[in-house]
Amino acid sequence: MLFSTSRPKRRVLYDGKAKTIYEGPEPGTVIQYFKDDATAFNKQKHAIVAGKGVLNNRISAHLMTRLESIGIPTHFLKSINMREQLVRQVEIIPIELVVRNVAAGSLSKRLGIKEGTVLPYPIVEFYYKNDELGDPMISENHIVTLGWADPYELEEMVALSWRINDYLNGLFSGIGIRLIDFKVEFGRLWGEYDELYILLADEISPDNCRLWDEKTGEKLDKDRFREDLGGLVDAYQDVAKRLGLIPESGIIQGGNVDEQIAASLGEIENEVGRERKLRSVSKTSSPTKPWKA
Ligand code: ADP
Ligand code: AIR
Ligand code: ASP
Repeated sequence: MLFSTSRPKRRVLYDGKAKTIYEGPEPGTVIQYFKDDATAFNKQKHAIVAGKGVLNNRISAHLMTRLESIGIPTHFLKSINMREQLVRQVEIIPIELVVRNVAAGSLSKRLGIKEGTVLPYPIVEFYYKNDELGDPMISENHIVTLGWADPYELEEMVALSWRINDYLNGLFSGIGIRLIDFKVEFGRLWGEYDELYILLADEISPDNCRLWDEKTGEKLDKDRFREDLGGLVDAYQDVAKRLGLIPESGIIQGGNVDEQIAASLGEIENEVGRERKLRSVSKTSSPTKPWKA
């Protein structure tokens, strides 16, 4: 019989389009590994963009801790290294919430509203998170009737999304960037007294926000890839620099991440979120759903 002397490999729980989720070091945690893969239109377009994973990891860690500081519960615990972060494992609610301040993307296409039109009031939209179906748009009625979230959870997700929008609008406008729209995902976790928490999960980065330079209107987000504009990683670096997360010289040298610079970036920790007393996800703690995907 052969024995391996190497350390056991971490177990992959899920291999997604932009991230891999690994089993975490303690129960109730998972590791999010940010890949350099860029995909769009449900993987119809795919490329490897050196540095994207490092930048998104850092930008998301920063934005999650800022949001936590104003009372938005998030899954983020701490950065582990340049590509990985430790987060609480949650039961992902299969809904993508999109908040829009300015018309762009699918809203412009669907309703014929010129891209760049400022909406009189932000719009919240819901999409069913299902790649096979192409993440179809749904209404609140679908969500509750089909049991993806109950009315309390839905109300909480919408309320949190409004607060996230207000906060991020201010944060980005302070660094000369307009927040056009963004997508968020939430997950469930239960507290020590069995109380339900809805936590902001997944990531917040230029992969799932539209960010335009306030002066020039230049796109600083994944639309650079979707629309073949080029310069994706420079745009993401620009966002990270303005947020004060990487040095002015950037982290890319000769088309690749400068490992030394990237490794020297400071740690990001979510001290507020760490204190929250939460149980780990367990199948039995999940409320019964009338219909499950
Ligand atoms: P996709 O699933 O669309 O390919 P990603 O490549 O970003 O997306 O994969 C990350 C996956 O991990 C997503 O499906 C997301 O819902 C899920 N996820 C994000 N945060 C957590 C968490 N805290 N616990 C469990 N799953 C999570
Ligand atoms: N989004 C939606 N699904 C995946 C992502 N990343 C984000 C987009 C955009 C917003 O949600 O990045 O910021 C609205 O996308 P769309 O395509 O519906 O206009
Ligand atoms: N995130 C989706 C994909 O990777 C949709 C998109 O961003 O356009 O295909």
